[in-house]
Amino acid sequence: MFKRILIANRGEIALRVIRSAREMGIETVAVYSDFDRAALHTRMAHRAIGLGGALPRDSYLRMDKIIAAAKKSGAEAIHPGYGFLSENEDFAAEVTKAGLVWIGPPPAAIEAMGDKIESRRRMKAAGVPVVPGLVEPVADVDAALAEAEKIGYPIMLKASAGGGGKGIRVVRSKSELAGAFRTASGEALASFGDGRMYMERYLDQPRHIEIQVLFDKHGHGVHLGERECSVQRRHQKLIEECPSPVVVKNLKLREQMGRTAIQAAAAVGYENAGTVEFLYSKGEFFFLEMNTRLQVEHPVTEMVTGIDLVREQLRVAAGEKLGYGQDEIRWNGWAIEIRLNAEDPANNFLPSTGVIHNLRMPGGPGVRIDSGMYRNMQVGLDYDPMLAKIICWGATRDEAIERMKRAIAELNVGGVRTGAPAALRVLEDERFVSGEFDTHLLNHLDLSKAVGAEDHVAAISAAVHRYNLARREALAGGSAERAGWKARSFLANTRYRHVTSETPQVGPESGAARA
Ligand code: MV4
Repeated sequence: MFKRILIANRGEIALRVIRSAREMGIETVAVYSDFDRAALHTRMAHRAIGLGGALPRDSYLRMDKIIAAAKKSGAEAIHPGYGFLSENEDFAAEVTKAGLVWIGPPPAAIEAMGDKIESRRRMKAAGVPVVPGLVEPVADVDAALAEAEKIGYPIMLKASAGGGGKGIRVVRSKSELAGAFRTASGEALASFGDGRMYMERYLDQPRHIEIQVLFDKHGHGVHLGERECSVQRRHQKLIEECPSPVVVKNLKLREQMGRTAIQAAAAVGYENAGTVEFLYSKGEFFFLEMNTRLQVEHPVTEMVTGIDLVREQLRVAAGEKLGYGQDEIRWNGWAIEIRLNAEDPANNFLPSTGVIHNLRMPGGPGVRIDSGMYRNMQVGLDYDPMLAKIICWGATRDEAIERMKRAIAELNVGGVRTGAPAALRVLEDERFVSGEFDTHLLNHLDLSKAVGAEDHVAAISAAVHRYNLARREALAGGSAERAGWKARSFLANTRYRHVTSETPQVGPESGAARA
């Protein structure tokens, strides 16, 4: 096993890797930008090396500086986390060339899955179901029109280099195709420097279900089941869970999707941890893409399977065998994750910036927090707005949901606005609770009114406001005694549940704050 590894990342995922490494007796080397001098990963690693530069492109994206830091520190391997250089095949190759171990899949596997057309072609050839459509680029509008007739409307136009919803368009009829083709292709060219487009049949109300896989360097792979990731807004996942409500109703589906995911990964010579994404619709599932890295939402799989994915990544990267078979994997209970972002649901989820001046994290049974957030941390626009992940485990889905609501009630982040009240709103939605939803769930919900009190001061202001309203209302009814208890019950209620999906936002300009 490695004696020392370098972590080419920051924030919660750097901490996540540090934690497993420490449990395994592996020393960790953090790298940090000027902005992250005081960050938790800088402080929690055995050693930290400054990369210089405040921005990601001058620090966490600098392959040369990171490899030099690894050599200088005596690290034997590099863990890339997610984002930044994690899916850059050139970096993976450079790391290996420098005599270091890349804790991830081979560069060729990253490359094959990075191009959507190439991956579709490879998957189709390997017998993995892909959405019916093209496996080569469409040359121009005329070719697109001809192919669309064969596939049948509605169709989906996609950029081969796409990701995050950029360069994709639904085309419902012939008359929309030319315009959609030009704008989507132009968008892809501007965003990725690659305007190649392909097309598929459009699936109307799909669910996004993904399978976690794990491969050692000896040709042995297992799947760790699925994650349900349909609760997303503009391609940003908000809530993820393991298992999927639709898969537990039909466990054959897990077996089929699991087997298919292993087949997909094996077809590109996969090693290490990865995720195969599927679109699920009306009992069928289709390969969408593969993420060749550890994912943000990996903890829900860890909580249900009891397997530490980072530990497994380190073990297999060091050449160890997995040492267990598919039939030894068990799924116990239910885990739900919410991503807590610094954003303002009332303002179209625009990033919220400021200093975290007050912080209380939830805890207690079944609650896991993965976060790089600390008091007095500055939240700006240059880095990922994700402040924390709250992961709750329960024996059943209902238990996990109730636990998450309780955890959100305990949470208090002062200084920036967060998406917590919006998440709470979703957890209270009957479609979400029923488990019968698809990727359009959040289009049906108005999350703009899901705004929480910002901090204790605001929470107390909100309580005083409600107290006054209750008193006025009860006094108008003629009973001072009733006014007293009603107002006190509001205060008591507010003290615990000061963040709810219905708590009014109270700012200094409002009457409540003056009161
Ligand atoms: C689709 C689709 C329906 N039909 N493809 C969106 C991002 C890209 N990675 C794939 N996406 C989709 N591809 C066909 N043929 C619907 C989506 C889609 C989606 C997929 C997963 C999670 C959320 C989504 C939200 C909107 C659209």
